[in-house]
Amino acid sequence: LKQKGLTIWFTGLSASGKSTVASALEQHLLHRGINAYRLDGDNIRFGLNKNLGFSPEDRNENIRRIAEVSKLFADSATVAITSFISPYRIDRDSARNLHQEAGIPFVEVFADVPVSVAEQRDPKGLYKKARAGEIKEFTGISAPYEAPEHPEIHIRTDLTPIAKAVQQITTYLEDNKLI
Ligand code: GGZ
Repeated sequence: LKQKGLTIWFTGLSASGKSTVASALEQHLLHRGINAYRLDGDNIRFGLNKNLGFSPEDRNENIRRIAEVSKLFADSATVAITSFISPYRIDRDSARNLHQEAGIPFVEVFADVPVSVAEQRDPKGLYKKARAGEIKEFTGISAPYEAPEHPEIHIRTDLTPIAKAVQQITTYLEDNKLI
C-alpha cells in the first residue's frame, strides 16, 4: 500500500470555517485518489459521544475519544480529518502525544477568526443565544478558547479563500512528504 495515514486536526471557534475548509480538503484529497475521512460533530457528537455535553470534563472526554478514533483511521492508512473546536491546549496536546507515541503524523490546523467575525456570521444563532444566557459555557463568549501557539498551519479563514486554504494545507503535506 502506497498511502500512509495521518491525522489533520482542525481547531477553532464555532463558525470559524473549520468544517468548510475540512470538507474542501477531504474532497480535494479524494479527487487525487487519496483516501480521506472526516470526523465532525455530525458523525461523532450524535453517535459515539452523544452522552457528552460541553463542560470542560465532557469536552476533555470528547476530544480524548476523537483522538483515539482518528488514530485508528490514520493507522489504517487513511487521512483522518477532525473538525472540533477542541478549545483546550492540554487536550489537543494529548491528542498529539497519542499520535506521536504510535509514530503517526499529526498536523494541527488553526482556523483563526476573531470572535467578533464568528459572532457576526452566527449561522445557527448560537452566539446570540449565548449572549442572552440561553446557552451556558459557550466557547468564545462564556467559555475559553485557548489558541494554538505552534500549529503546523495557521489560517485566517475570514481573509483566505477556501481554495487557498486547501492549497496551503496540501503544500505543507507535500513538502513534508505526508501525501
Ligand atoms: C461551543 C457549542 C456549545 C457550547 C453547542 N460551546 O457551530 P456548531 O455548533 O455546529 O459547532 C459547535 C459544536 C461544538 O462541538 P465540538 O465537539 O466541536 O466542541 S468541543 O471540541 O469543545 O468539545 C456548536 C455546538 O457544538 N455547541 N453548545 N456550549 N459549541
